[in-house]
Amino acid sequence: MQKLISPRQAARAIGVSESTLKRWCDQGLIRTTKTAGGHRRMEVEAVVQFLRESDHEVVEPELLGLPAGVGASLTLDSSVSESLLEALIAGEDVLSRKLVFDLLLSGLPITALCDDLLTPVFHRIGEKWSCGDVAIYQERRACEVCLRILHELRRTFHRVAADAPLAVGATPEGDIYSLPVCMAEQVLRSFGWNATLLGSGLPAETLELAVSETRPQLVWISVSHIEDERRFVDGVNRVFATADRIGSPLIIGGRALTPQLRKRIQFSAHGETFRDLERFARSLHRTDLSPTPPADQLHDELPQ
Ligand code: B12
Repeated sequence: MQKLISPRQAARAIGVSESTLKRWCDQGLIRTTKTAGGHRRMEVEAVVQFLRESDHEVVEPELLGLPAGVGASLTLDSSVSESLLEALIAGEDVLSRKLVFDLLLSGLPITALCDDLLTPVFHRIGEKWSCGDVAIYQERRACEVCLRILHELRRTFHRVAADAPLAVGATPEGDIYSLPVCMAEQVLRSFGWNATLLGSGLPAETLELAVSETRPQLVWISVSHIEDERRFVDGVNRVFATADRIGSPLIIGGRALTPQLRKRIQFSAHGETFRDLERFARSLHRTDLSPTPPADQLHDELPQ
């Protein structure tokens, strides 16, 4: 259950009067509940959603359980991308987190954060690693910083309704990548799915068991590295068969899924990006949250 706060706390966090805050509640701009005594209360996530949809900035983020110093209005562009790249390579948790939270509190959709910022930044970290400009420890540390931020987003930004559709996801055996599969979880949760990441490197047998026992409405698999192609193909086809038996679609994606390989495996959908995942998830579960626009409609220019 999300923490409930009072109009006074929310007003202080946003730097407005309590009466203004109460008016926003009564206008339905902030999802509000009433106590038995008739007092207004709201979930932190509801206030965060209001901030993302309005031009108001948070002035005391700690009152909302947000990291200190976040909340400045920020639009994603090449300089922000550059700053995050440098901060992650330097292992700067606080600055990396501030950039991500400021963008999200300024309304950037989670799908766009993952497709248009985090993915290109990690592609560049990979290029810098492959030409020796970045050491392995710096690459790994950058992954850990990003994973901590993604886990914090999971706690702060997504309210999953009690009756939300269930989605489970993983990477296959031998694939120890955790960033893309974790990003997919955040993307689905940002659209109201009860998305649960099972982890990285799951043998097909246990993923099959998870599907038959949890009976999800969606299964996602992210594939960045394949150790044994024959075992991988057999494994995915078995997971697909199990999911198909219970009417659960399987969406796959990831850098290791070449067109040749895709011809050998069964799946319900394949996506090149997290926008593809979002579009497929939306086709299964309608939501009143607006779809993430294409990158060129969101940002003037970003480094490719
Ligand atoms: C971080 C990293 C690692 C880390 C990962 C740590 C972690 N906690 O995740 C670790 C240490 C595991 C690692 C290991 C290796 N790595 Co590495 N790694 C990277 C790096 C820098 C970032 C990966 C990442 O998270 N990218 C961000 C994600 C979000 O991007 P993405 O995978 O492209 O995802 C997009 C799509 O594929 C799609 N998508 C992904 N998943 C899904 C799921 C669904 C459902 C959908 C719809 C879409 C979708 O949407 C995303 C957004 O557009 C990449 C560089 C790169 N270009 O990505 C190198 C890279 C992939 N690694 C590389 C290599 C060579 C290795 C090693 C073999 C090195 C070695 N010799 O040990 C090992 C392999 C180990 C193994 N058994 O898996 C090379 C691969 C080269 C090649 N030709 O294949 C790369 C490209 C670096 C380079 N430039 O050379 N690596």
